[in-house]
Amino acid sequence: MFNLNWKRLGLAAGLSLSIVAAGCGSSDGGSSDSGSSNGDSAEGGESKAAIGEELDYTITGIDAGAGVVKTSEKAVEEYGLENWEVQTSSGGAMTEALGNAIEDEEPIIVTGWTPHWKFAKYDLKYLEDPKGVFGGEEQIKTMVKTGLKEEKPNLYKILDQFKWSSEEMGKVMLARKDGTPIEEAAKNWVKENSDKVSEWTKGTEKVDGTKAKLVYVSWDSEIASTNVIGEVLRQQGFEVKLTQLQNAAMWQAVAEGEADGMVAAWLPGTHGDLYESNKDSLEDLGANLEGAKIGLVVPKYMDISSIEDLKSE
Ligand code: PBE
Repeated sequence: MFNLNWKRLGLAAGLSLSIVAAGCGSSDGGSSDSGSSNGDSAEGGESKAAIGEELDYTITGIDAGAGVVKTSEKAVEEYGLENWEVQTSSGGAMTEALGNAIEDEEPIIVTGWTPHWKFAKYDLKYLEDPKGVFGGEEQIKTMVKTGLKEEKPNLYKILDQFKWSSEEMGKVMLARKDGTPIEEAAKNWVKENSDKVSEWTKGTEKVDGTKAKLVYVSWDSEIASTNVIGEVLRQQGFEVKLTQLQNAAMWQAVAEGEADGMVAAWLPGTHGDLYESNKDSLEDLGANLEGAKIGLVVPKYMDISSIEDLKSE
């Protein structure tokens, strides 16, 4: 029976998959379930191993430089998930794999984060992390090169005043996911949120072609934020250049003053190592978004609830 895939099991049961893996989802003590027959307990253990086998012990990751990938590798180690690997690719490849798995109602585990449109499109859940490897709430912060305040005070002030919510960022991400080119999605958002935008530009003057160079990584959340602030700067008269880099290179570009700044610093956990090694050469302008989060994410139809459930024994 456990050679069948999840979808067929689900169909055969005619109910949610919770029935199939009832012995393993809620606790590690599957064998001590009161009232369950020996058969049920044995099945629970087997189906748990089956998740690993069916996924080829693979967690679908994103780019190797992402904090969530490094943290997932740490989780594999700390939870003793022998055989499991975090496969690196890109944010785009991850969401494609996620979409395909969900279409077929197959299991998948991805390195996930909030804010992200995937939670609006699909029924997903974070796997519990009792060891706290992924940390708690994160902030997304703005970092600029040292001396920017004197060099380009208007740019500095706008970047300093840039703050929005997960919901606001989510709208831009969703529009892009639904096919609107990001430049257009950013323009639309800026147009529809002029009150918010005027808080960011408050107390600044328009400029005439001053260069503003921002760096970012090609993650959906950062594509959204960087393009929105880029559009605002454009409308204030800046000649804006947005450059896509790998994570460590993004931090370095700001620290070395090659870029004016970035709005993509996930702290304290996700980019904690990069912050530590660059913090003396850049200026931290504080949070531009509160309540971010990273972790391992699965479709809700999967009957596991914790990272502990990935252990084979
Ligand atoms: N992310 C999105 C990044 C930060 C922003 C969670 C994929 C990371 O893991 O580094």
